Amino acid sequence: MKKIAIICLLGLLTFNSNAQKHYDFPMPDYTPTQGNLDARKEFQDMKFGMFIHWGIYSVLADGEWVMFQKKIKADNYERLADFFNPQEFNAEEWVKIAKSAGMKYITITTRHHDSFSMFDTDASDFNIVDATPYGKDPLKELAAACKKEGIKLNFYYSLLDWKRDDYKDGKKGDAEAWDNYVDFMKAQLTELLTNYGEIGMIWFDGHWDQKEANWQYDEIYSLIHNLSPSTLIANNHHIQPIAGEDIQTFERDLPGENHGGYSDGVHVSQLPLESCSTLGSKWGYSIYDEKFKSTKQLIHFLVNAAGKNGNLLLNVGPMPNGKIQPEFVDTLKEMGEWTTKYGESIYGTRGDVIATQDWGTITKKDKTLYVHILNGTSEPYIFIPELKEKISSATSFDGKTKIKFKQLNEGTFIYVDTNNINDIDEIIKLNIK
Ligand code: FHN
Repeated sequence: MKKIAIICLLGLLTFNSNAQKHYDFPMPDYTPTQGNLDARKEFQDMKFGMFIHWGIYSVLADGEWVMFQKKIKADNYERLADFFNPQEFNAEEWVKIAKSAGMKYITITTRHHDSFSMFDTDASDFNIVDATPYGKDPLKELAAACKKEGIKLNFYYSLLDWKRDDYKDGKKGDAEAWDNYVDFMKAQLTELLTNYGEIGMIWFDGHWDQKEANWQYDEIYSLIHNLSPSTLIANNHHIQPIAGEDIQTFERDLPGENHGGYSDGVHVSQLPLESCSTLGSKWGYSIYDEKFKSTKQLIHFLVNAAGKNGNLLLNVGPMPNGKIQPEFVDTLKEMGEWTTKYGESIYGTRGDVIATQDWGTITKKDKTLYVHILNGTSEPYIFIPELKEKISSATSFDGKTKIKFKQLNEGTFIYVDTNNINDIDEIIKLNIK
């Protein structure tokens, strides 16, 4: 407990020491329960999850920001609900696609920035049960399918809202409207945490729309932790973690990197880490999108995330008929073939053994280091700098072939012909003395 308190305090110090970015949020007095700490560990062990962005925007097939980008007025956007009738939605099929890819959890959008609730809610009529011809709650089905298949279910929840007047007026400074909006969120979060069984995580997004607003995180986070202490809280706010949060997220980036442009000046904290990314370009379904990542790229992302002690949350944006597009299903199937064979080197491991190298990275579990050679080198060996662990033997992944190695103070040489290795990831096992 003490350690957690110190970590939170250090997080806050780093956070406040950034003179450029001074955010003054009320800090809830938060000591995670043992159940919460266990859930964090379980989360870290799972390593790979499916992100699902699904909403009425999928009807327009141009991503989840279409309302904003095409400047569609809120009243007109509402009409999309009339056209949303995902007759081919089958929760079990989604869960099986995730599970056979090797994914251990699903994080689905319950309400995105467009204000539409994809669940049965009394807090707004703009929801899938009341406003669409479909008239059913897909989250109920998903929760049942996840439970059946042993997959953890997490809920994405947008803080930002493009449609509600209380959000818009609150943003302009109307305190009463703002309180109303926060109460609305609290009512929905209560529904989400009471009507769908055990929920692994609430994943917030949209904070960045109003960096200086009083989001009343003290109340929101306390509500969640009181209702369900083991439910983890992540907030994709693109700043240092705030007390009360259990997970640190990175968008389109590995922990500590900022290629995606969302993590400027954000440091890696001691909390469990998660990187989210897309199979295509957008999060929501886009019929225009053909920039699909290859299976190899995605496996490298998964391996590199694990090497940096993080999880990968990989996104699909289902189509308006409720199906996941075939290109994604195919790639996930191939990822599943890889995770079935090599999952031992990912699940339950921890990273940060060494800094990422040009050739790849290392994951660790118990007395084994998994050396992931992702890129060939010009030498007949790979060099691991500053390895703390003393190595007794090295073998191929299947343990059948001994590999020559030399461990010196400055580092360890593993002799492999990197011109003749597995095209995706050559895994060498190092046994620790
Ligand atoms: O605006 C959203 C976006 O639509 C998507 O949900 C991603 C997922 O990380 N988050 C936001 C951008 O930071």
